Amino acid sequence: MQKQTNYNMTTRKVALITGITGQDGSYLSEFLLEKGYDVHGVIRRSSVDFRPRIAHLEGKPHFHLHYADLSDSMSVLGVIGLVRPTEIYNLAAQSHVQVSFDSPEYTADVDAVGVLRILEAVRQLGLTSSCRIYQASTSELYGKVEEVPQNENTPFHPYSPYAVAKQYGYWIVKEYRDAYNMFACNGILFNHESERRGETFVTRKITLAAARIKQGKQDKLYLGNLSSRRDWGYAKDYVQCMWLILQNEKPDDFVIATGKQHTVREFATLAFHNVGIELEWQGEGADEKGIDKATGKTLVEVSPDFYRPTDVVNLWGDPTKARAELGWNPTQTTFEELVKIMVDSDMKKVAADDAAARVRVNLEEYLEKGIVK
Ligand code: NAP
Ligand code: G4F
Repeated sequence: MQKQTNYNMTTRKVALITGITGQDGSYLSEFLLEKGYDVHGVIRRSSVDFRPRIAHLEGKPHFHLHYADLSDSMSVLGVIGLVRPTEIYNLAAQSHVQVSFDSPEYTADVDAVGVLRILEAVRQLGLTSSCRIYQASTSELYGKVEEVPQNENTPFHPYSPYAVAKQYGYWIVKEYRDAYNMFACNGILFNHESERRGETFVTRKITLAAARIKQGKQDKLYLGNLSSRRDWGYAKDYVQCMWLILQNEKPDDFVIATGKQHTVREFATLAFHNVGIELEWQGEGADEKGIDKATGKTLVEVSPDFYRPTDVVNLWGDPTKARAELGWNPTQTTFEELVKIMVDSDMKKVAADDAAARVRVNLEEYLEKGIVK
């Protein structure tokens, strides 16, 4: 996969995306290819050689993949030296907050020192004036929030190993910008979701469960803190903003958010509504339940297993600066549209999985009976 070609010999813009197999990496790849970029992505070796979010892009002429890992500085230096990108989008991270409590050291290595490895590679390769860098910072930096809504001047109070690691990433980007005059920027992105969101993040967990419950594949959904509030946007809209940040006249940091806030409970109510189930909430705290108004069946329960040692409960972003300086529209896709997009997609996915399972069962039966050989 990695061959010694000098990719950056043309006047085309050359983007290197770390985290290309993730939710944001896949949308950003599509966006940049559409804009005429050569897109290079960093992948990690996996025992399963299938990358569902970018499978449709593999084999396209301006789309290239390279093995590297943010925990391995030599590989980072190698891929940046090979590609000589004009823009780097550092999206790679151990991105799950709950998992960062289980793997704090790994999270720090990748989400904190990984950022340094990229900046330092760019500097050592002499690319500081030719390569712009986007760092995937996060609203988790506001953590145990000190004001609402949060903007670029709101003090940080990181409240998980993930957020503490990301805080290092945020500051080292600013440091390299000042110390070495690098065009390095932080996008402080609030939660953004999509039909490609990982299945253990709360929104996707809910939309998938609503679809499965509707189609009789699951009895109940267990969630943690239902009162937690997030500013949820659509990932496809947010990748545009990553690009706009790097096209700006000067390097700077931006809050990217919708400016609207909802609870996990509201997300679940709307997701179930979209599959035709109206939920009624009864009880409080760990005893709260979401009950199907039509049947009286309990469909959602709270499980303390999903409570976090410290939880961030009040994220609400103020995107005024991004709107004014980048011309970005924070409400291209509304909350209601986002939930519908995700539910519709999961309804189709569950039905398709079911159809595929039926084919498998039939095939097994036919093989057993000798009908097909
Ligand atoms: P995601 O779906 O979890 O994708 C994470 C990506 O990072 C995957 O491609 C993953 O590769 C890669 N990765 C993980 N560890 C790596 C390592 N050691 N070396 C190289 N690659 C590695 O995350 P996302 O939602 O697209 O988010 C993208 C970035 O934005 C992350 O940095 C996240 O922390 C940040 N962020 C996300 C949100 C949000 O709401 N989505 C908000 C603010 C900030 P594999 O596929 O091989 O695992
Ligand atoms: O969906 P979540 O796991 O996302 P979280 O923790 O906000 O992190 C995501 O957004 C960040 C931006 O703010 C990114 F930086 C980060 O990479 C990631 O993409 O949880 C959202 C909220 C939390 O308060 C959590 O406690 O939902 C609450 N929640 C309630 N029940 C649950 C569940 N979260 C999960 N994952 N699973 C539950 O069952």
